[in-house]
Amino acid sequence: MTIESIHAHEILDSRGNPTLNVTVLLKNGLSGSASVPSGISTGDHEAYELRDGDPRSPRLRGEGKTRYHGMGVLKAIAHVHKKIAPLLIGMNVTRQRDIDAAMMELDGTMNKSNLGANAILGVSLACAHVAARAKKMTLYAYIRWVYNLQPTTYKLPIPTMNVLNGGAHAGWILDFQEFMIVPKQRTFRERVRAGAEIFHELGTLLKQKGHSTLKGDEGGYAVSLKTNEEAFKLIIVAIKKAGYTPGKDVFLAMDPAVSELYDDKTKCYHLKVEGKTLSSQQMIQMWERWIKKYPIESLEDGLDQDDWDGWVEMTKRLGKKVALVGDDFLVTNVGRLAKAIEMKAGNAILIKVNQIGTLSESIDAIMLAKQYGWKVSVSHRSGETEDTTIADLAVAVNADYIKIGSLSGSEHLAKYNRLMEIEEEIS
Ligand code: 2PG
Ligand code: MG
Repeated sequence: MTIESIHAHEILDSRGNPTLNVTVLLKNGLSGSASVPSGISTGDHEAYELRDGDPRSPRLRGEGKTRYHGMGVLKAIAHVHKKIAPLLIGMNVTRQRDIDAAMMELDGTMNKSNLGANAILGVSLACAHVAARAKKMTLYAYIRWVYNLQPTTYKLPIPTMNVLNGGAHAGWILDFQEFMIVPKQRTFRERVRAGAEIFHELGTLLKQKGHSTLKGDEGGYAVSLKTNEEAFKLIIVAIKKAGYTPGKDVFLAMDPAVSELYDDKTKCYHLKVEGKTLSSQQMIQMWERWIKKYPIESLEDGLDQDDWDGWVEMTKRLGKKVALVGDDFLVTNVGRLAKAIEMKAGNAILIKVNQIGTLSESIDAIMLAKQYGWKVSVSHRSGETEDTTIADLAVAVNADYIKIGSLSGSEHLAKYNRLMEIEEEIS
């Protein structure tokens, strides 16, 4: 179980931007790999993603600025080879907490800006993969074992599936970023089927109405609509046409990602497509209206990432009715989550492993959330790879939800397919 070597190399993600793929090799000859995702509508408080074009990067002095427009990750890769590998070689790979702690200590910053959270995460996840192999366990079973998690049975998550895409993921064709369906069928396999049928039905409907069916970064249709609300109207029709009942077997979710719309100076949200400017209070009123009108069960980042008072107010008014999910707001960070629990700001957390940078810290955030009865949604990023680690993570912790994009694109389907495979295994 001893780490013999660690190798990282550059691959491209679903947006064609460089990212890391890391392989950890053990003395016994086994190896395991993982790839690192990358967001675009990122929270200000996320762990640091090191890119070669970083002004603090020595690479900027040479090709760093122009190579992949500064998006290369050669510096992060060098950190894996020159700094992290010498630290971890010789360690027992099943000591996941010690491995993560050692990398955090070596980095020495709060946000992993020294080594790069992307460098650290790639190693952290690859260690889990090879350790699971060495223990002859599936990754989800291994994660449960190594963190001593003790739920008795496995429960597959409810998927929140992106079907209409806007915001930064779709060239700002709509103000709000993600409109999702939430199929509640008994098995994961049936949820995938319902999702795919509704997604295709929606595509047909859009074509009939003369819309384009091009897709955004998360694989949902990127459609130019006059209002954000129209998105839900179309989705409801598609759900019915596909033979399902909105509010009974299929619900709705959204991630308007409004930190992207917030102006710090005016303390207002600017909905450019609709031509509206709304205060925090008016945003809450709008959500309240929509929640009454549509079967919405989850609202992510309904207010700005630093609007703590707004979040408290929103939770008072809507917290009993829907999951109020903190993404940019909580950034998978135990410190921010503890504050939010204390203040009763939100009632659910989005977990993105690269927002925090290690598997262990992601588990800590999940456990803290669960301890206080908060809902957990494990999520991909808008820049993804074929890596399916988060599918296993969601099953390991019995996450309530998983958000892995639409029913199109291999980066999304790899994760849906992995979850269907896990369902077969555990039944
Ligand atoms: C989000 C994510 C993924 P990004 O806002 O929830 O859906 O987007 O990865 O661009 O931050
Ligand atoms: Mg989000």
